[in-house]
Amino acid sequence: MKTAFISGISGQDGAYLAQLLLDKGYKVIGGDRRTASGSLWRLEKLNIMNEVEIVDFELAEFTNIMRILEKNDIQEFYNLAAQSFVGASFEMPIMTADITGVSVLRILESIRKINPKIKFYQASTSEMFGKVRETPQNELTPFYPRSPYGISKLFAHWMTINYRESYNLFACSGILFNHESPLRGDEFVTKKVTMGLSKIKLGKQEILELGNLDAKRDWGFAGDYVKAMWLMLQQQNADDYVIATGETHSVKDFINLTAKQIGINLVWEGEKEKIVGIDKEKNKIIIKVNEKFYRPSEVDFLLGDSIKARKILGWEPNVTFEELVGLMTKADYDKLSKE
Ligand code: NAP
Ligand code: F7E
Repeated sequence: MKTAFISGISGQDGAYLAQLLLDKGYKVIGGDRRTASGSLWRLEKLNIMNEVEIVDFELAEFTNIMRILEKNDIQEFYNLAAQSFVGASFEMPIMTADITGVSVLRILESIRKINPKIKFYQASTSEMFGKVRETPQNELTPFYPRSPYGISKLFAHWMTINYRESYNLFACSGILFNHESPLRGDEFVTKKVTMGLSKIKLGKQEILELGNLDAKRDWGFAGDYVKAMWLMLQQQNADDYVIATGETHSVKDFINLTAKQIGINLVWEGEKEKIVGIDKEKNKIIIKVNEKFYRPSEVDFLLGDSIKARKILGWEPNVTFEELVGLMTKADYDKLSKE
């Protein structure tokens, strides 16, 4: 039986990856920084709470990381923990640089010192492409991050490559484009939309305020993406892979599809920051732009090319964009209608 350690077990990807590894017969140890706070609701949702061993884990604390590696015979280490919200990284750039960036060096150094045989997965991101230099983006596309988050992840990405090349660690970096699910955090735009429109439909909220509706993202399903993480660590050689669907949609497209699936007849009036979304049946404004959700510098467009992963890992996404919106909308609407 292999043992895997997942940092960020309380997050969206942590929960889906734990479920996948348990299904494959792994012993799963999950790192959580607030073990007493009830932050593990996602594991409960997936009914795997009692199957995962939870240990205290804080990215800022080198000794904590060292101790976990000393105490446990770990074969695979998936580093999913991070300050992962791009918006917050502008408010907290130093904390983000330390947690999302420098901490990866703490982990790599611990692995090198304590057990260099451990296979390491780093959660890199399409945010490193930022102001894109070419379309679609693949493993050879130059990086141009646009936020303290993207820059911190780029540091971690290069450190992962550097430890692979300098010390021969089996260290992989998955450059994952946006992936969502019913377990997505409430601050991200997809969840804000499916939750917000569900509440509006049920008469529990009047209006949904959002930022830049023209941003385009390559959105996939988190359950599909964690399979790619595992596949990367099962290869003969460690390498880096882009994971994406190869389709891009605007925030407005996401809203339109959610409204359609939930039965709101939505029409748009105005442009840019003056644009409003109107419930045609009720003749009422239900969506507005609030500039407080704009970012100081935006990533306008992302579209991934995952041909390398498809060829070498045999990975492909199963859930379509329409199905993803459906999954998220149904989960939020059903939950809210019972409250
Ligand atoms: P998430 O839901 O925000 O989960 C982040 C996890 O990191 C949470 O478990 C969080 O714990 C933990 N964490 C934060 N600060 C920590 C600290 N100081 N010490 C220990 N743990 C800490 O993110 P996700 O969507 O699952 O994404 C997983 C990883 O992939 C992240 O590194 C993210 O940056 C990266 N990524 C995500 C996407 C995406 O579209 N989802 C795409 C590319 C890359 P708490 O619950 O205590 O806050
Ligand atoms: O924003 C726009 C916003 O916060 C998507 C993280 O998982 O994926 C995620 O980062 C777009 C942006 O995700 C609102 O300006 C409009 O253009 O859902 P998001 P993100 O910034 O793409 C990458 C790959 C990661 O690695 C990250 O960890 O939507 N947008 N209005 C809004 N965004 C938010 N959050 N809230 C709004 O009201």
